[in-house]
Amino acid sequence: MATVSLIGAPTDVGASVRGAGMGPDALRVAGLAAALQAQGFDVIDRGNLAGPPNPWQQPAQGVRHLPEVVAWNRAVFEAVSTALAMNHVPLLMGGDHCLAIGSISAVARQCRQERKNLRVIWLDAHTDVNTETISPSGNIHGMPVACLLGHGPADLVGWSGERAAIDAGSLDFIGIRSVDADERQAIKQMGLQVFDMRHIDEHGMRNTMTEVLQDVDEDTHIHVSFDLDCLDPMEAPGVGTGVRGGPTYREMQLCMEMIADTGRLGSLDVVEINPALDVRNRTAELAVEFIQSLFGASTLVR
Ligand code: B3U
Ligand code: MN
Ligand code: MN
Repeated sequence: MATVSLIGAPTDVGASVRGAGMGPDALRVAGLAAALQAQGFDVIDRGNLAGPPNPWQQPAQGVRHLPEVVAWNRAVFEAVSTALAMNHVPLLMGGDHCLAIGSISAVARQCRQERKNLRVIWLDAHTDVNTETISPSGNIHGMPVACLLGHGPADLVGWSGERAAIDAGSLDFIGIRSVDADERQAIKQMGLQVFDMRHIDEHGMRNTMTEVLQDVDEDTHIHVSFDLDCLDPMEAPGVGTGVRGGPTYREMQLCMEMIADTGRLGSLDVVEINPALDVRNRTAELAVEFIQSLFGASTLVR
């Protein structure tokens, strides 16, 4: 069985509201390590990374807190690289979604070295493909996809060793229902594949995931970037930017189980849990249930 490295990044420097910095401890309190151990995995909790406090400033040149976001992502990049080099499955506990820049850049670099095909599955209500020129807010948690595709602030681009850590064809969005006007243009220009909520309504989660996973083979490394606001806020109230109309609990379970069935999950981000807005740690507990499914727990007796 694989070893899972839990990496805490307790920050909300990229977010629009405070609180996601408490996410790592919320996941610990919800029993994440014990849940994975019960499934037979070795789990090492690496503790929390260190980084600068949130200065809570207005945007400068279209972005908020760029130096702080760079510092946190540098720490994440190093920690994820270290875990991958040991052949562990890194599980990044955010923190807000800006941290996916460091996490996925590290994964992309490792995949290139090992000649693996990286597939990124982005579970989110938002596409996070804003740049400093089009973002309505300047919050970098709305920009990680753009940065990973080689756009966005120069300080956050090129970390994997190539300008673009991933190409548009290796990224799939699931659960999307909030896209800014200029982001829509960017999605078209970059040729991104978006399985929005309408697609899931019309085709169902099963067909959607069959389509997403169709070309996964034994040389594929799947990275899941799981923003908890992907879920409907009725299920997951502990998020900073909840949007009505997300996948149900059952639909999300099926999504996780179908990814697990490929046997190709190699790394994971769990981000945007905001305990300050949560109800009795429900969102972190929910996240733990979904993570269990993603790592192969199933109620079915096969
Ligand atoms: N698209 C908006 C809102 C947003 C993106 N990601 C989150 N919220 N969590 C923005 O500010 O970029
Ligand atoms: Mn996000
Ligand atoms: Mn989101």
